[in-house]
Amino acid sequence: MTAPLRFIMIGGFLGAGKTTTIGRLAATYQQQGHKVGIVVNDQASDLVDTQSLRRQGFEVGEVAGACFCCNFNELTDTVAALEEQNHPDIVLAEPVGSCTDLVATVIQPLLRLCGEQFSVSPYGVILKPSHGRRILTDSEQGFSPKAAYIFKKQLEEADFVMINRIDELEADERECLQQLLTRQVPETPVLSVSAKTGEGFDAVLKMLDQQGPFGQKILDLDYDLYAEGEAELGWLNSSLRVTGGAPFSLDGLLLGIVSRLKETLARENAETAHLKVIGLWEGFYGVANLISGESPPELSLAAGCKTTSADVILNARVASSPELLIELVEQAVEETCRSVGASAEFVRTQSFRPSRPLPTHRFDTALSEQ
Ligand SMILES: Nc1nc2c(ncn2[C@@H]2O[C@H](COP(=O)(O)OP(=O)(O)O)[C@@H](O)[C@H]2O)c(=O)[nH]1
Ligand SMILES: [Mg+2]
Repeated sequence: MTAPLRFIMIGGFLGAGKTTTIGRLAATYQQQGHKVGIVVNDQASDLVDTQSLRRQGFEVGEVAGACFCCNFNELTDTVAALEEQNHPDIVLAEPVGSCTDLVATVIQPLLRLCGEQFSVSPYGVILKPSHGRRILTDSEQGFSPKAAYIFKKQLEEADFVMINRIDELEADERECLQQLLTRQVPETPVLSVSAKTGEGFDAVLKMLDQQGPFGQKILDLDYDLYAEGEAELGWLNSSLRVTGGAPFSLDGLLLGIVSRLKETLARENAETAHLKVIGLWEGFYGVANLISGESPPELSLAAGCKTTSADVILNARVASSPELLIELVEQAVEETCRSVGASAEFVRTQSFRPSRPLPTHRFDTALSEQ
């Protein structure tokens, strides 16, 4: 009999740092001699995360079109395809950032329906400090109560929580978040990490190595509120091709698009949950992000090249109508391209509000792993 495949899912709200964490964990496990596969997930195709992780050299499968919970069979099929191609002994999975109830709809089904095949690690959820502070102090500024409901439910079902971005936090800010979490989820271990620098990851690896009654916290969840919270977000995935008469900086283009969008979204009072854009040209790639209306746009991975053409993928999750989002994205892309002497041709754009989650399976009682 073959050894079970280790399944590690890392959750957390949009822009919390899931992809960065998964990239770091994957690199660490590979250095330890493991073979790693990654599965990313989105409601539509053209994912920045897939391209970014593939360019970092990882084997990435994608469940695109519905979240893991609503397309459970595609999750297991995608894992099976990775197994066939690359024989991983560890699979890291990133669910959609606006999803919750993943214990009842993903972990429990894996344990109950494919128990021999998988060993499921403790479920970790990442917290973005800027959102955490606002929601857990109930100020909820710029954050709707329904989105806050999803965020809190994500924390409630976690086996452990990671406060991310500690490279940016003062000691008293870490302490304050720790206290807010102790109040919100008193029984849950909290780790402090930086997915960017790797600080705190030894404790994450140790936590993930634990075996025991994990993935058992089944939520009491109001699916109406959850669906309404998700549907407040406008979702947009676009792929486009940019061509210039003279070489332009790829990083400048990506940052320019994100910066322009930040400005116009703020003008429309549309709260950004996460904006990300990747630019690809031959062996080069760069990624720019915006994780809230208050934070600065950031170049998370620099391409460091000049080019006359690039393929660009843009993913936006913003509290606005899909129609407005399309309009603002097209405008930001066109203006930025013009400013660097280039023009953009949109290949495909999908924009919508997420539809009501209809899980393939939902177990409302827990079955322990042993
Ligand atoms: N400063 C800092 N930035 C981070 C950290 N982790 C992630 N980020 C940045 O936060 C943004 C969103 O991260 P990402 O991993 O894409 O979040 P996801 O939406 O949860 O997958 C990116 O710009 C990352 O570079 C961290 O520990 N420190
Ligand atoms: Mg991600």
